[in-house]
Amino acid sequence: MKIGIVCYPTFGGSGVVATELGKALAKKDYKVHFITYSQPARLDFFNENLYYHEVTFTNYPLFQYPPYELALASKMVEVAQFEELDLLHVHYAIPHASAAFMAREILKTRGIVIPVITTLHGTDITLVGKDPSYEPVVTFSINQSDSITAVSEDLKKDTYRHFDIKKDITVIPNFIDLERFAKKSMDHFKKAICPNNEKLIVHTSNFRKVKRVEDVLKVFEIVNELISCKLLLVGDGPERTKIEGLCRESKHCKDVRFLGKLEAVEEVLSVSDLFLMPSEKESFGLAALEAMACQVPVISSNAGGIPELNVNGQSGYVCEIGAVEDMAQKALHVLKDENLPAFKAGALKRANDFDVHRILPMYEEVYEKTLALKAGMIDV
Ligand code: GMT
Repeated sequence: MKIGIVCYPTFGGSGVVATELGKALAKKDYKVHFITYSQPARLDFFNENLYYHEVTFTNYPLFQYPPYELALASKMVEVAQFEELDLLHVHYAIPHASAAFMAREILKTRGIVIPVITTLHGTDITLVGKDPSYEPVVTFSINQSDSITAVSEDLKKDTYRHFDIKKDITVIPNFIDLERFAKKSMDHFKKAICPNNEKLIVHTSNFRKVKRVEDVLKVFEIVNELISCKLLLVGDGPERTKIEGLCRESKHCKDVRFLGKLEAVEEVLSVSDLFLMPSEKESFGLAALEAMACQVPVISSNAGGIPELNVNGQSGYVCEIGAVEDMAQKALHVLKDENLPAFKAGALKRANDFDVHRILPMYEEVYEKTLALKAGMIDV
């Protein structure tokens, strides 16, 4: 089967899921064609079944905003026709679902029938998509998709709550490659960061407001008063300067390090004892799953789909959004030497439920069902 995958090529969760999905499909002999504006971050090697098509566009002085969506739709048409794709799978509704609709309709006029699958990832629904400036197009293009998937039950519910969606949505959770995300022996690194055997707390995100990174600092300050620890902040984004400013006002800042964007995040996770995810919104929480796979328990908020991943008392704890004192008390409990091994084992056990080998067949089933719709699309 030949599949066109459209996604954001950045380190963000939707792009990572799309890229890892493509890589896993390629291993099973699917031909996967990525269509994006630059090489996806995790697609930096050669594989005979993987192809990359860059969306390029001509700017013109008249365009205050270059029409990316049109260039993307045109590229989808070109690739689908030339490569004889069987289906298009777009990740993140904006603007991928509407561009895919346009491409599908153009292809129809050329006698080519190609179904479109849209995977909803989170902020495309919970934040940006429901904004009145996008809502009519998002509603229309989701309804026009031949199949729709969402990464959690909570996101599915939110989609029906915020948009007038007439179709079924299949829930397919995020997944993890347990070969890559496994605890590695990095003792030298742990010694360098925690020379006095301090506990290591970590947070990774894109430093957007919804991640509530200031809560990470607050929780850390409370915990560090009682147990010596260090905090690693991985990632970068719009809130980072503010967070660095807040950190510098605190006496605990000497124990905090900002690492910026890291490709091999599993190396940091391998030496970490606790992961903090206090998000305001989180449709699934891929970063927490990556931590769990490396045997790192998670203290999280109860936002969105996180409770579908983080099992209270097993892989960590789930607290109310903004309840930093509660998060800190739970963190202190988990970090106790007598408790930590069980939580580490619990985190890994939970991560196993999302092994790519378990989740990939769910996407394959959607592909098969969607292809079966193709016959019915011919006369439309
Ligand atoms: O976390 C982000 O803000 C990035 C965002 C994205 O779409 O790139 O991630 C979303 O998709 C991930 C993969 O499905 C989910 O694991 C994240 O929970 C989700 N983020 C939010 O809902 C805020």
